[in-house]
Amino acid sequence: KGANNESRGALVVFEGLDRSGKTSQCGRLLSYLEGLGHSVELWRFPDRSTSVGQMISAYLTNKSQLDDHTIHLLFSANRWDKRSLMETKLKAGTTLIVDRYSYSGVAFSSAKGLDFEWCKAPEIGLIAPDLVVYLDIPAEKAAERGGYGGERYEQLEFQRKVAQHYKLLEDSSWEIVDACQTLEVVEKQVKEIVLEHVTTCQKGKALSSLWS
Ligand code: FDM
Repeated sequence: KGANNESRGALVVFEGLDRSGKTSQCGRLLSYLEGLGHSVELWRFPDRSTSVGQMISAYLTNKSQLDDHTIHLLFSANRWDKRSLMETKLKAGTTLIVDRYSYSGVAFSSAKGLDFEWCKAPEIGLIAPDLVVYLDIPAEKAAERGGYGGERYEQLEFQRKVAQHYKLLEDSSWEIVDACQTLEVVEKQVKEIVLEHVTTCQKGKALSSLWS
């Protein structure tokens, strides 16, 4: 738990291509921080449990068709639905580990050909992560890891484009981790990076908004 009333939790986002190891690393990090006595929760976007989330899930599993702009705005709405809870949790001292966020939103939609700035616009005003851990892996390598599932977007050529668009989003909050390394090596590097940022937030770093 937080050391004093002012200490807040950190917003730690994981990004990367499908099969880059985000979900495994988020799980390991959660146990690690819990073990150290931190208040911490694991979140993911899309959050398929909400009503907007169910529309997104139907789209991803090819049960429904939507215009590219429409689905983009739904992904964004899915994050807006959680914004105030996110702020409450962070201010109460809980660190949030988030599997995908606005960077996925922009990278995937702009990879389809939508205008990059148009894609960023609905994300303006969401809480900016204190840290983005980008798990870096070539699309070819990711595809070799047991192959992709059957969801929309899980195709090599498209993932290549997504990687190019992710690169355009890199800013000072990003830490790039080589995700071709073993799970254990990645885990060790992630722990070190994250712990440093959690400490900075406890010392009173202010929350900020996307994109600034
Ligand atoms: N995705 C995810 C988007 O296209 N936009 C978004 O805003 C988010 C959060 O949804 F292919 C894509 C990325 C991925 C798919 O993600 C589902 P998970 O992590 O496989 O559930």
